[in-house]
Amino acid sequence: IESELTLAIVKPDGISGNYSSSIMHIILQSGFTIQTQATLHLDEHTVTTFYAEHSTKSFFPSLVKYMTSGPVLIMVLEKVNAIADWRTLIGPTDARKAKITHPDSIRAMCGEDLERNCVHGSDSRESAAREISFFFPNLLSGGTTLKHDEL
Ligand code: YYY
Ligand code: MG
Repeated sequence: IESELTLAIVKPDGISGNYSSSIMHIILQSGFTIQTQATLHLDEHTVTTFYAEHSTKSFFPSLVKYMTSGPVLIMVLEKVNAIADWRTLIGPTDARKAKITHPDSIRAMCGEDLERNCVHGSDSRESAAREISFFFPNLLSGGTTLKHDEL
């Protein structure tokens, strides 16, 4: 059984609410290792590219505003079944519902509603690969190709 990588983000409300260390504690207690981490204040272009699949949705402008409102903590997590297990740990997208149906989830702990849900998790192997190489281009094999004029 091979271990898997997934991308986790503590969103601006998680950082400003001081949830980073509790979340990292839960991550380690749950058997993940944190391969890499970075604290970044994302700009509009970065969030728009990262969430490109949602760019036509009505909530998109508000999502971009929220995700650029303060720094985020981006982590690559490693574990057997990391992608599905991290999604289970964070709980449903709507933090308001999570508080009722998944009270032990991370989104129930620190999220507020459907938009301000405190954390991100990749939803599939394809998303995980895309999202990890988006923020950490040198981490995955094949992501280290130098462009001609960088040689
Ligand atoms: O993967 P997950 O984060 O659980 O939800 P997505 O459906 O991929 O949506 C991404 C992001 O967009 C979500 O975390 C909050 C926000 N959002 C929103 O503000 N309003 C919605 N109706 C759906 C999603
Ligand atoms: Mg998603």
